[in-house]
Amino acid sequence: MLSILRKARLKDKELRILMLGLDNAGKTTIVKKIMNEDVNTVSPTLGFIIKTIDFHGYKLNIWDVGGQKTIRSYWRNYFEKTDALIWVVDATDKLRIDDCKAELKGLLQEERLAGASLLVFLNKTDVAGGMDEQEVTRVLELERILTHRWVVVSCSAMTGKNLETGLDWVVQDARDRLFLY
Ligand code: G3D
Repeated sequence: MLSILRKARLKDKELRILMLGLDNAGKTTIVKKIMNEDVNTVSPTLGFIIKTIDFHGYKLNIWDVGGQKTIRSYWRNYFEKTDALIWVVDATDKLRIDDCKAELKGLLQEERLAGASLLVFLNKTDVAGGMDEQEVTRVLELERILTHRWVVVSCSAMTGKNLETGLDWVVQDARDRLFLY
């Protein structure tokens, strides 16, 4: 049933995308940059922000939900009907990478996210000395993920690097699924 609904929405060219990650990873800045808004005035997201983006003929409804530890338990309120999960990782935050890994692992076990594809945005790669795609793939043990289609894209919300590449993958992956179901 869910897959039929999903297919219907895909035909309408509408995708629901959930953007999550630890606080300070750069989620809101990514959304702002995609929307061509000023990225220098970002304040921490306490609730959630929904932005609709027209992207290559698709309507992307991006849900940016706050990532502070105290509000992570509310993430589950947003899982329903998610087509893609964008997991944002701060490439410079090696200290919290274990926390990041544990939160992602928990999400991937959520039944309601079972049909969602996973884009890992490795953000802040404009800063020297951060983790690269290979390192983050290894540390987050992404290759062990067999339940979701996934990809890692290193990006920068500040410069805009690879943000389109990531969204392209999300849209392409959703299109591929039209033929799968
Ligand atoms: P969040 O929504 O995940 O909590 P924010 O994160 O978008 O609020 O960003 C947190 C901080 O990281 C912000 O700095 C923001 O400017 C910075 N940031 C986000 N993306 C990038 C990036 O790609 N490169 C760099 N260098 N910084 C980035 P402040 O100083 O406002 O806390």
